[in-house]
Amino acid sequence: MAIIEFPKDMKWGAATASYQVEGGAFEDGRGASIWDTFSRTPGKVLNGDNGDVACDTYHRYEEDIKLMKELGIDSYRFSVAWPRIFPNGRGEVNQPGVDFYHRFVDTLLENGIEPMCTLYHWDLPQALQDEGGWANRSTIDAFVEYSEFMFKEFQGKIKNWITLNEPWCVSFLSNFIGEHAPGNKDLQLATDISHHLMVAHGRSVKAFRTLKIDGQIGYAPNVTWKEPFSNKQEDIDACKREVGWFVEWFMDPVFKGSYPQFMVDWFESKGVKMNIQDGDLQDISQPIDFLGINYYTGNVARYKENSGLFDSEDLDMNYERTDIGWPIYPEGFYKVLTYITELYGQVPIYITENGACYNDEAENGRVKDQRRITYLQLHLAALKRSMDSGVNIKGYLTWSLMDNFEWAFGYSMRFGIVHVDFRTLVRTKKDSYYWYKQTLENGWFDLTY
Ligand code: GCO
Repeated sequence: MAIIEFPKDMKWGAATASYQVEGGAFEDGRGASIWDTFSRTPGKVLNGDNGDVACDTYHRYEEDIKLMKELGIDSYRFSVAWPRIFPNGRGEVNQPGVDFYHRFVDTLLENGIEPMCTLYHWDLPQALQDEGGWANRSTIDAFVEYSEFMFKEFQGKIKNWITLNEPWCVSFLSNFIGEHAPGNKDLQLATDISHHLMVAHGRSVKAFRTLKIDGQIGYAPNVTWKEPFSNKQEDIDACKREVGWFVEWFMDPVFKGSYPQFMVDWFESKGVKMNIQDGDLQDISQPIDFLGINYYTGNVARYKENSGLFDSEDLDMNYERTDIGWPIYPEGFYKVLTYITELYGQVPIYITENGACYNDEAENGRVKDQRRITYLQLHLAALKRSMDSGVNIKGYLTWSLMDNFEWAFGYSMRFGIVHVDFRTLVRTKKDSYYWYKQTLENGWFDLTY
């Protein structure tokens, strides 16, 4: 027996994002987003999949909320499609889009589920991209206008707000690596965007305070962990840069009001110039109420000259991998959480995403996804280790409630604890759904069972 037990006041939940589940892409006045454009660009998304229909949550949200209710979660994390609210990114409000989120949030509340709302989970209005998107500082103003509108419109109903989901993905993955919309490959551009995103975050928090909205606000960076292969200084330094790209780069400005010098130096050695305006760092470093953390994977890495952006290479340590190919590394979850706490103190943390891709199919109304259960057990055990070591964890929201549009992988990669048949849109609870439900009910699980 190895009982892993959580505090009674821990919040449990599940997460999704608008473009990945909603569908209804052209309904009720929704404007186009960069993901509509990207998914229609040949070669960008596997099998040419797109989010036109996705899980059809736009029409089936009552069924989805029933699933949540039966699951017993306290909290549901979803995102709002900016182009449903402002089809052109700013200016005129699209009332039918606003009405949809009222119906949705009201139904959550009627079922005793707390909404946790992400304002930006990647579906930037295409109209803003046409003006340069996040590279153009006017998008910062548009984001503040959109977030102010949302705060005022939903105050009293939504108490938990997340400004940005995974700014690393929005900047570097989307504009340097080029895997996500809009698909650029330019380090200077990506670095500028990373900064603009953080300014947008800070100004949105500032607006939240000025408007005196009742509730709490934070953001949700994704993190990883790289464990040095040896104790050689060059291995340690290489891993520090890799981790710093996710942690210090996106957290120092918020918690310390400055960029990490070791990273600035490194970027400058790659020819990148920091474009910071007066007042930006003050805006970014607004106090937040909680930090959202998304964690999936980590690895062992070591120094390798001229390898990648940071002179480092991952080692294939033969760890088991999930079906998307990511090494299973729960140790890294514990390490990165304790590292963040060492750097920034005991800031309240919600795990806003953690979960696994396994593509088990439904057979006779059942999905046997024992591997997902094991993944969740190992990561929850690592989480508990971190809590016992002083990390201030307030809640855990698994990714994802249901299989959905997995960005560049289309519908080929499944992260849900509920299976979705994308031809019939039938939902089937997986074994992991029942395991999670039982764990939430008990507040503990047996790691060896
Ligand atoms: C994310 C993403 C999710 C992904 C998940 C699995 O925030 O990266 O928010 O949208 O589906 O991470 O890759």
